[in-house]
Amino acid sequence: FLPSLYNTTLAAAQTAPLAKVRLAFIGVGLRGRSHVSQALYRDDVEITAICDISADSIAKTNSMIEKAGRKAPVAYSKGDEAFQEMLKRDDIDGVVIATPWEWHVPMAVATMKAGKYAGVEVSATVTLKESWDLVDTYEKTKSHCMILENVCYRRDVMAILNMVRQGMFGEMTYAHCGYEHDLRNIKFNDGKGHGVGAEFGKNAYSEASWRTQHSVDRNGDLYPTHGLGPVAHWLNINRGNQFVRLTSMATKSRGLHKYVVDKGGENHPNAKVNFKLGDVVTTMVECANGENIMIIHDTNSPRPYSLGFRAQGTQGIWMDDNKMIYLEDAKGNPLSPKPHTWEPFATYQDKYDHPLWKQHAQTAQNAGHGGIDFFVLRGFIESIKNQVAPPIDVYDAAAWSAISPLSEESIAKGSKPIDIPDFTRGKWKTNKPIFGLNDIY
Ligand code: A2G
Repeated sequence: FLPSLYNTTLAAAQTAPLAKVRLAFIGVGLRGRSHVSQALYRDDVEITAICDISADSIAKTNSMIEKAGRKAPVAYSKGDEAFQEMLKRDDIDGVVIATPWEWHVPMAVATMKAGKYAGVEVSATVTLKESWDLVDTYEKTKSHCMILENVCYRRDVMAILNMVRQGMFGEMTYAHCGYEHDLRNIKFNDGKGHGVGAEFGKNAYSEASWRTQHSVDRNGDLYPTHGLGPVAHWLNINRGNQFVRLTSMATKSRGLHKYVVDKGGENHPNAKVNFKLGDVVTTMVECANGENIMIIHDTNSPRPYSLGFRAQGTQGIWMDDNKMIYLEDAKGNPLSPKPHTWEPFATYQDKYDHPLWKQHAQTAQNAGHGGIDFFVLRGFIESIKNQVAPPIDVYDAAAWSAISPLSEESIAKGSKPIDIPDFTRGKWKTNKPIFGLNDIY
């Protein structure tokens, strides 16, 4: 079966691959620099320009590049719009964008308009209009835009994708996912590092300087794509299937206020802030082919990390939190050894390991988040190198990210069902899957 499902060449490549891929980076904070470090492993990648409003981030990036024995990039740092100057250069093939969320779309749109590949961090968009802006710009310019959703490349979710494609779950009916990560010591700090203090805003460190404000202003699933990316691939969203509508519900908001009081006392100025974001936000999505997806956003409470994946179909279920699976065969005979009893997923992980992981596990190991950071940047670089469409595209960026504003709207209207726009404008009915089709990217 493998030769028919997975290729070892890129069928779509029309031209000889570029000898060098010239990358630029907008945003070289913690996340941007982790991409830079991956890019520096590759001899076929040259970093020609970097852009950040922080002199410290520019200096740290330059020193990484120098230590790797590479040529210094041209740095742009004069003001919020410095990236526009950078994009005028003609020695850039692709731009990695790792900036605060509200800058993703202006920067990705400008990058596409400049005729370069845009690789944009998650979530790609904040508003519905921004999702349409991305799609419209791609359709006008034909410059590609990839959402850099690293979790699509997690080894277990790719093995599940492989199993779904081989029919091991029968017909898929349900998926569960989320972003369940205690972010309290990231949302607040003392301006010097993580874990100390109850400050956020201008004078705080890293993400607390911008990300926390979204928890003040918005009540919805603020970060849906880590969970939805893999699920969208299992369910062929935008390619044979589509999100149709959602409904969301939020709990009361308690965790962030409590954290401020615990860390800074009742008289801390941030103890007066009214955080709009509910501690746990639950969203249900209905899909065109009859599946349901449940998405949890849970970032304000003490809890161990999980993305809470679950894949379920007419022949069985896999669950991330217990690393277990239970399956029947197509005729309803048990495949798992004991009826009604979980069996460990590990043997299936080995047997159904995705060809991409089999091919690159050794190289991926040192990269961030258990190797997935290696794969996501590789996907971006290889698509530029071969001048083909990326494996995760602008329609994915638009649809997955749009869950945020739509969940806000549903919650604001008392959990009212909200229609999810079809960003493919009907093309989902004939589009074919593009992700995880080979062992290259
Ligand atoms: O926490 C994790 O590393 C997240 N990534 C990342 O997106 C970001 O939210 C970070 C907090 O700074 C994953 O969960 C894969």
